[in-house]
Amino acid sequence: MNVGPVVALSGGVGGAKLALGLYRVLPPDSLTVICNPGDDFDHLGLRICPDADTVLYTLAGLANSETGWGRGGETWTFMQALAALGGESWFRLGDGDLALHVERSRRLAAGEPLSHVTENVARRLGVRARIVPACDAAVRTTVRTPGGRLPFQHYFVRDRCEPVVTGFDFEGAGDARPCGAALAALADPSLRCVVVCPSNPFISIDPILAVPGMADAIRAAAAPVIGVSPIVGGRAVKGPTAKMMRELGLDVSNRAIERHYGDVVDAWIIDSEDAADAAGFDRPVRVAPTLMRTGADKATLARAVLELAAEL
Ligand code: FO1
Repeated sequence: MNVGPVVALSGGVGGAKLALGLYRVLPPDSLTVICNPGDDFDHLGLRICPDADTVLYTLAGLANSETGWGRGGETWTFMQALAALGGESWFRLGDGDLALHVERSRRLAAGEPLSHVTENVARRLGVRARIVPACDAAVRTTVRTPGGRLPFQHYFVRDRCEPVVTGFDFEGAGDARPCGAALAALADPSLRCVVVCPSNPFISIDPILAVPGMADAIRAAAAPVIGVSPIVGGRAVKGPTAKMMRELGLDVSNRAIERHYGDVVDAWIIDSEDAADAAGFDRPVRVAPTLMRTGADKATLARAVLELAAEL
């Protein structure tokens, strides 16, 4: 089916790049991005939603392309003043970014569901895609290490992903339910495809799949589920994916990624550098450039995903 809406599951930087590629090649209003809730945390009395915000800023053209998080062209007066007061400054909040956290926290405190706030912010930023968290309830990724369990942002930012990882917990997932907009998008009979973006499987996509009902809704979707591997040439494009795979005793390979997702994903796209891996896959595989350096790269990969879905 070469028309119809698309749903993408995304974490942070890598996922947001492919989400942008899909956003560029699809008609307006035909993309729903289901975002990882697991990085969210309460900090300085504010609700911070990093992966949803990375997608928001990326599709709005406001993202900081150097860091991959927060806004471009930021000023840091708030952070400097906070540090001077002895406040926590390890997690850097730019002045423009701060406005989003303050406004979102105000609306959550007024009782508005997180998905409504996120969708409304996307529209205010001029984004013609639906951006929703996997669920309205709080899901918090904690990282198991030999030294005990770490809240995600302590592991990722404060400790710079250095602790050895032995496992993950997604606290609150058991009580969560997929938000209505996510279920509606997945249940659309005219759905063209579901895309598992090249994000970290453990800390970006698994928290989405851990929300009861989400994986079943994806399997039941009326369209193929296409995964794009985050591994290229035995290493992760960005972030701690490869380090985590090694620490978990997994091969740092595309095949290990396929095994990790099992029957949630129907077919895969792996990078041209790893074409030889295709023979070892259980599911259909398309080889294509998956490194996204430019806008054109993102659009080209998005088209490869849509073409593979149309072939299944
Ligand atoms: N990541 C960092 O490594 N250092 C930071 O100071 C930092 C601040 C920050 C502020 C807002 C936001 O939305 C994301 C931020 N991130 C920062 C990224 C954050 O840790 C995300 O969870 C990662 O991008 C993983 O997806």
